[in-house]
Amino acid sequence: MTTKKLKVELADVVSTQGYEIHSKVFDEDVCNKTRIEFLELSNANARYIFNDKKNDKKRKSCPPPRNHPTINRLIEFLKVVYPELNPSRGDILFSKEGCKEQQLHTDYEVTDELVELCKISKAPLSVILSIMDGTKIKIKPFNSDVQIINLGVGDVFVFRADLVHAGCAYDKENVRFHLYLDSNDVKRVKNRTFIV
Ligand SMILES: O=C(O)CCC(=O)C(=O)O
Ligand SMILES: [Fe+2]
Repeated sequence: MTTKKLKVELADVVSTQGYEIHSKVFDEDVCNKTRIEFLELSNANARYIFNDKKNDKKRKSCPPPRNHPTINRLIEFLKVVYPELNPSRGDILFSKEGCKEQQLHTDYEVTDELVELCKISKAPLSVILSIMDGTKIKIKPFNSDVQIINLGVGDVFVFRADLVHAGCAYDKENVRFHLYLDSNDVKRVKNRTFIV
């Protein structure tokens, strides 16, 4: 398995634009294998997560297997690029064909304290690893309208705790992986999102 050459210094786009994309961190072969392994888990272990106002039960999640090589490699990558933050175990996300869009939300409570930390680039972050083409996420950047970020196979999307976003609608099945990069300075409320 190969990862892209690691960029040690953190380019501070996350603190200015609220997100950044690391392109093609993982090879397509690795992603395909990972996708198949993750899909096998979805039937047995996944639970429905919040989706549209009226949950269509087409978006599920489950924890990754312990010691999965792709997740281990992702965590290694993130620890180099964001050394001050602590990766959570994360969740595999599954959207079935026809899955509706989520409501716009943040993953962390946007308190005054969080806003202050964002100013000094010490904010916690959220991460989506795209393991197939067609992965996307809706975001509402700080100074512009909502937009869709399209991710290719192997891309890693990193966004700030206060960035408003929503999982997209999917007309084809999609599997992806989500984790948090927590900060020692901010408590994350587990299993909660904050609808805006
Ligand atoms: O489904 C996705 O791609 C994003 C999910 C998400 O943002 C969440 O559940 O907090
Ligand atoms: Fe979210």
